[in-house]
Amino acid sequence: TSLIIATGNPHKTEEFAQLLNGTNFSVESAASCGGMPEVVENGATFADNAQLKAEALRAIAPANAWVMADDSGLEVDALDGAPGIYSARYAGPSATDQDNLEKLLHALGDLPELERTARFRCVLCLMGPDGRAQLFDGTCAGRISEAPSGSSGFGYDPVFVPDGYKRSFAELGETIKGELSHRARAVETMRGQLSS
Ligand code: ITT
Repeated sequence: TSLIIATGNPHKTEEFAQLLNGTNFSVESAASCGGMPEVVENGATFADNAQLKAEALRAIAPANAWVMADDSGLEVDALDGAPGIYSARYAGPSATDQDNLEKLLHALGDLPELERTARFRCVLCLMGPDGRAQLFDGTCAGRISEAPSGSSGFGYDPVFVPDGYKRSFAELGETIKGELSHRARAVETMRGQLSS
């Protein structure tokens, strides 16, 4: 079954291709439909925004295709859960990953390690040809390091150290990230529920 990923972020599409390798789904990018349409992500939750993105691509995808959207972000305890659903535009509407990460490090200042706890959250919205939406979520707990390190992945990966490790996702690389990330766990949940 072809599964089109409703995202404008090529890193997400790559991660899904890795995570769904060996399943019945063959991952395609939104480019196969002419590109991901602009979506105003004005939902109140990750789930709402994931659904908005899935619907937008569903509207232009081939009638028999499955589509899946991912809305994700980073919740930092010392910042009362920010940047949360605003993670992609934390430092402003046209912020780069680098801008966002610098703003985050600045906001945390010299807080000690124990107070730098955070989690990545991912909500997937899977939509079949009938337009019915199914939601799956996954989280990954960790902490925010004091300085960026590593070059793998995207977004906040250079400053996120998953629980049980001493290095950032960007240093640990795609294999380890693919075993424990919020996205990996959401995909696990989806696979479990689809096969039951
Ligand atoms: P689409 O909406 O087109 O899918 P996006 O990158 O804007 O692409 P989101 O709106 O879901 O996606 O924003 C998620 C942001 O959260 C993303 O820009 C990253 O900064 C961060 N994020 C999510 N998952 C991440 C991961 O696995 N590693 C690092 N940062 C991540």
